[in-house]
Amino acid sequence: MRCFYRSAISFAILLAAISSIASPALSADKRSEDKRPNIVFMFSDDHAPHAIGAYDGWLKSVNPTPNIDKLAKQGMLFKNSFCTNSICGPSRAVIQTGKHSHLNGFMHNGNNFNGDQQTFPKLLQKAGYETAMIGKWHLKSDPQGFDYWHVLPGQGAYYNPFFKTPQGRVKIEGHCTDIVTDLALDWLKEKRNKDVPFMLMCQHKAPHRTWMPAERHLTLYDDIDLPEPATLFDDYKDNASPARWQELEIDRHMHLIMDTKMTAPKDFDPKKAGSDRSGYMNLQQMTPKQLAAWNAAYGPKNDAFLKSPPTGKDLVRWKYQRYAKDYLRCVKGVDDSVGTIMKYLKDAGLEDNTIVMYSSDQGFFIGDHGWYDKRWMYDESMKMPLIIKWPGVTKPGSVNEKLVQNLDYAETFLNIAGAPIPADMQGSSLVPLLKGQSPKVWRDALYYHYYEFPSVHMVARHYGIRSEDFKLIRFYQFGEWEFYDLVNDPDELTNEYNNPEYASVIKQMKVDLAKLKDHYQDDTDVNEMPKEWQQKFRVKK
Ligand code: SGN
Ligand code: CA
Repeated sequence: MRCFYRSAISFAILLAAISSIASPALSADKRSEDKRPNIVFMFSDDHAPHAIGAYDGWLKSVNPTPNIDKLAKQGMLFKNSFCTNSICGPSRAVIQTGKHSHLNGFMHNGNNFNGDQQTFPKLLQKAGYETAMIGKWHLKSDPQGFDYWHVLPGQGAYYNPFFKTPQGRVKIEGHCTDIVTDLALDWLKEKRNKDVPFMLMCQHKAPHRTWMPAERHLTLYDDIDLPEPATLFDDYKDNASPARWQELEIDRHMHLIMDTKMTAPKDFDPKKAGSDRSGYMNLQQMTPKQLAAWNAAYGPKNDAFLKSPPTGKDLVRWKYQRYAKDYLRCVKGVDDSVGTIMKYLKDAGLEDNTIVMYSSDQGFFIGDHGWYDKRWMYDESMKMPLIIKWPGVTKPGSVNEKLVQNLDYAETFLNIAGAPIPADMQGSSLVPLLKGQSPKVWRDALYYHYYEFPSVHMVARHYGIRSEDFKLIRFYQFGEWEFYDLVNDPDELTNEYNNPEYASVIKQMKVDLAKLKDHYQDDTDVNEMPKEWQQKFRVKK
C-alpha cells in the first residue's frame, strides 16, 4: 500500500495553492457576465447505490431509476464513493463543513449542529452565489448560509409534512417528495435572484424508514417478485460479536405493522409496539382520499397474508419483499423528482450551465446480511451514490473509480465556484476528476468512524480503514477486529482477521489506521469498555 496519508496532505496543500490563485474577486456582475455554473445538488436519504440502475447490483433488473440513470449517461458516475460516518445528521454535517464528525461536532444524530461554524454554503454566498436549501436537513439548529430555506423539522413526515421556514412553520398537503420538488421548482422559477449563479440543495426524505410511497406508486412492483440479496440469511458467524447482537434484522426487528404495513388488529396499541411510531402515526395525518388509496393498495395484500401467514424463513422472505418494494417505490418518487428538475432546467435554458449532482447521505442494507438501516462500515452502508453532470466538463457516461468521500463535496463546490478553499477543510476537490484528469496524488485509503452507541439499532461504535482492496474494522469498545479481502470477498462474509496469510497486510493497515486517525486529528477515545459492560451488550436479544 502506498503512503496515503502523506498523499492526502500534499494533495491538500497543492489544491489550496491552486485555488488561491484561481479565486476571483467578489463580483456584483450581472448573470450574463458571470459564467460560473449553477449547482443543483439533489440528495436523498438512505438511497443505496445498489438501488440505482446505473450502479451494479442485484436490483438492477427492475430498472428502479430511469432518470438517475439518464443523469449518469450524461455525466460521471463515481463507483467508489463513501461516507465517513454512515448516519444521517453526521453525513450532512460532513458535507456542510468538509470536516470529519469529530471536528464539526455532529458525531451522532443526537447532536445539535453548531451553525456558526464555517460551511460551504456561507462561503458560496461570499463568492457571490445565491443559495437555497429545501427538504430534509436533520441538523437540529436552523440552517445558516442560505438565502432561502424550507426544511423538514427532524425526520419530517411522508404525508402532509410540516416545514420550518425563517417565517415559521407551514404544513403542506401532499407527498413529501413531490412537495420538495415543487418547492425547488418554485424557487428556481420565481424566487431566486436571476442575476447571480445559484446553488440549490434539493433534499428528499425518501427512501428513509418507514418507506411510505406516494399514492401513484403504492402498487408498483405488485406484479413481480424482487430478486433476493445473496446474503439475506447471513448467520454472522465470522463477524466480531456486534453483528450478532445488533437490532436491525428483517427477521427479528422489522415490525410487521409499523414497518411492513400489516393491517393492525382492533386492540393494537402502537405505544406498546416497542418501535418508532412516526410512520404509523403519519397514517392518522392523511386526508381521507390518501388513506383510502393506502387501504385500497395494502388491504387486499394484507388479507392474503393474514389468511395463511408465512412462518420462519418464508416470513423473512415475505417481509423482505414488502420492505424492498416499498423502499423502491419511494426511490421511484425520488427518481421522478430528478426527471422533473432536469426537464425544467432544459426547458428554462439553464441546462448548459448547470451542474446536476445526485447523492444520498449513506448507503443502506436492502436485506443484505438480513438487515435494513445503515451505520456499519460494511460496503452496502458505507457506500454513497455520487453522479455529477457538468456540461462541457464531465465526459458523458464516464465512470470514475477513485476513492472519494462526502468529505470532498464542500471543497468541490468551492472549487467549482472559483472560491478559496479554507486550509482547515479535510477533503479534496473532485474538480480534477470531473475534468477527466488522473491526479498523480490521490488518497489510497479512507478513514471511517461511527459513534452512535448505545442507540436505536444497537450498532457498536467502530472505526476503520478501507483501501481499494482491504478493509480493517475495530469495534474498540469490545476490543474486537474484523478484516476483509474485498477483491476475493466483496460481500464481506469471511472475516480474515485471524488468517495468518493476511498477517503482514493487517499489521501494515493497523499502522496506517493510526496514521489516518492522527492525520485527521481524531483524538476521540477508542478504548475498550470494562469487560463486565461488554458482556451486558453481547447478549442476543
Ligand atoms: C429513526 C428510524 C431508524 C433510523 C434512525 C436514524 N426509525 O429512528 O430506523 O435508523 O431514524 O435514521 S423510524 O421508525 O422513525 O423510521 S437517520 O437517517 O435519520 O440517520
Ligand atoms: Ca440517512
